[in-house]
Amino acid sequence: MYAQGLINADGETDETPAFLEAFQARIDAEQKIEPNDPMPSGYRKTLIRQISQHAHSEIVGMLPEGNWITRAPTLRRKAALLAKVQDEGGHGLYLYSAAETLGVSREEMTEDLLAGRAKYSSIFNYPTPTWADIGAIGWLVDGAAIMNQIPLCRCSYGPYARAMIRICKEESFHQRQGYEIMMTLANGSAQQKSLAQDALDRWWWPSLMMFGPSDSESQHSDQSMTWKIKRFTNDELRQKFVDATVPQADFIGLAMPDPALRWNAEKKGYDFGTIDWDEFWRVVKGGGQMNRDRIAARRKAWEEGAWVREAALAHAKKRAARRAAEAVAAE
Ligand code: BYC
Repeated sequence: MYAQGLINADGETDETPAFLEAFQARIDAEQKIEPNDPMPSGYRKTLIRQISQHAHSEIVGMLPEGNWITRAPTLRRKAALLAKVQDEGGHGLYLYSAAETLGVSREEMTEDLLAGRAKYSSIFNYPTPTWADIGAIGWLVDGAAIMNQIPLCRCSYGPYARAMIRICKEESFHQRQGYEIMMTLANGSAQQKSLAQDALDRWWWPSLMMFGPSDSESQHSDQSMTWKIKRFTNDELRQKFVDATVPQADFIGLAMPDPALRWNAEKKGYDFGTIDWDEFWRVVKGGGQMNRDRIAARRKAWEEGAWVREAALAHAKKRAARRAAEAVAAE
């Protein structure tokens, strides 16, 4: 039924109603879709968009924390931060590889990022002026990422789902290292506690924005849920994150910067204030404090790395030619 013959030379499928129905039946039966399987072009496009933006977020996400590697307060903190930032580079690589299985090249994805055609997470357009920001990023940003990414381990597209398993394990270590930094600061001097509170005040609302627009404004959620790319809506995940995180702030004696936050016994979750959606869209569209710097840093790395890519390609070509010559000689 899923013969390769259904995929045309241009990678498009014959999207007859019967084909779409059969594809949806596979999704509904929780079968994983693999790279060589026929798939609707919209499914492929959605995955390329989401996975590449996810990869860009990991790579751009190395920048705010990279800012503190040379200034971490102790050797232990420095080693942990260095490992965390390296993990993020690794996550970017698994995700770019997962996206490549859908027929897009690393060069195309990078060019889309640099030209502003592809997004990356809004959260990385905020600055990291103090050491406490490294704690807040680990605790809140990685905490939000885990909430969003655990369900992606069950995404219908096999390569993405499998990449997410390892990523989530590493994110869990990242979240703990951040929370431990915050706990140490919150239990320290009055000045240290106020650094931690200030970081929480600045990162809380942007962390809630990471989950994306509210369900009524989310243009892709319905289709992505039908295709089981997303398993929960943006608002559902945001609520789970608030419910998990408020007790963690209480435990270390920090106050959430939201006067409207209160326990709602009926819904068994917290009610919280209104997100500043104007700020969200401004940042997503490139108007954040750091957007320009982030893209400039990525452009510089891409341009300065050109000789490495060229050398690697030349080396691969030389090896292939040597192997071909050896095969001929052995005949
Ligand atoms: N920032 O219809 P919607 C990390 C865009 S990195 C920017 O709801 P969807 C880490 C959205 O792309 C974590 N843009 O979209 C790394 C869409 O625009 P396009 C990154 C956003 O895709 C280093 C439009 O708004 N995680 O953990 O159904 C250090 C409408 O939205 C944002 C992922 O990427 C945003 N916050 O849902 C520490 C997870 N939100 O594409 C930590 C994978 C929305 O039509 N991605 N937009 O131009 C997802 O789960 C989904 O793509 C989202 C959005 C929930 C983000």
